[in-house]
Amino acid sequence: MGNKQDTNWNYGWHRHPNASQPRRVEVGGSEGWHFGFNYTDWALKNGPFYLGDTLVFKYNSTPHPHSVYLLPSYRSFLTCDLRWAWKIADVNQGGGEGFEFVLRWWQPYYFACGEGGGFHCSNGTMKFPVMPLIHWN
Ligand SMILES: [Cu+2]
Repeated sequence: MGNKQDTNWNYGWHRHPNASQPRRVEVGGSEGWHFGFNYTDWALKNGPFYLGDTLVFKYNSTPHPHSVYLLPSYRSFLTCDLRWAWKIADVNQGGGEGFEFVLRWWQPYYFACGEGGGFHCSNGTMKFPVMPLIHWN
């Protein structure tokens, strides 16, 4: 379905051969990606996440569409300000095996649903931060 990021990227360079294998984590677990679930709490309980890990967002576009955006800053994350947000998955990309996002860079990621003009993010708590760690061993 074209849900995945390009898979040609070799992200193995930062991993020691003996480091633990990357994880594939479904966001929200069996809850998936939906309105009203506390994803910040989920992320705290299910982290830490490491470079090379894959987050999988599963959601249906009916009855209520969802999406996945990256917010550019902690401030925009706090306020659910979508003006400078980057849409990484539209309302149709959460079906099937879900939308897969690889944590490639050592940077904070601020994920949010972009639907309802920020309402899903603010009132639906469909947002969470991730700061991937590096395997040093
Ligand atoms: Cu939503």
